[in-house]
Amino acid sequence: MNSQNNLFDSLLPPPDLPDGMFYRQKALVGNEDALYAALSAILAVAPPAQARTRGGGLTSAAITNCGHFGWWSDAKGYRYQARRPDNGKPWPPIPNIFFDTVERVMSDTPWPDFKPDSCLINFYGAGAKMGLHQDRDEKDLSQPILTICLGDDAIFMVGGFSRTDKATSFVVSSGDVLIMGGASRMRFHGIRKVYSGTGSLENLSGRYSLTFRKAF
Ligand SMILES: O=C(O)CCC(=O)C(=O)O
Repeated sequence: MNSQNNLFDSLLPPPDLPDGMFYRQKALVGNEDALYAALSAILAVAPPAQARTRGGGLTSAAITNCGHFGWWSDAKGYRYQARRPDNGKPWPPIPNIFFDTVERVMSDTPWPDFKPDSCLINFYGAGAKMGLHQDRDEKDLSQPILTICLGDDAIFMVGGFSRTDKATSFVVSSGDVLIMGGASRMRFHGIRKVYSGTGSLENLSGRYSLTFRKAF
């Protein structure tokens, strides 16, 4: 067994996730090629870019969006906006295969009618990560956030309601789905590390997370 397997063994999904958090391991295995084809069409129109943070740095992951609204960040702060920052055009629409997948995955959760108006797409190339943060720019925080993982394995962190609360870490892989809602909606979470080259989708190098939100 190599060291990566040892590490992954210690990062198995926790048997008991907190109330409001759902982890559907491999839920979309078999659908990943079709999801990635739809994603690629979005990326061709609206390529991901690193965004400027409030502090003047750059996001580690490169981001883009589809849907009526896209999350963006610059020196003015974090927000959802209907227009792309690069050319002022609307974001590409959320494709039907994304809506169908969201509906299917949410059907046995407390939010079967969840209808996102925004999908923030994060791309993690080599070395990219995302620090612990809360998603708090959405108007109605009773609406959940659903994440689909595509590509490389990564370590997902989920903590408490303060940045310094102890976080649990576990490996997420392509085809996995995470949902944070209800009592877990405001938990700090992030991506500690991405394992470059571990994904097996043809033509995908790196990791994408598709995070579906109801912005307004
Ligand atoms: O990449 C991920 O799985 C996490 C993404 C995330 O936390 C976010 O977009 O707010």
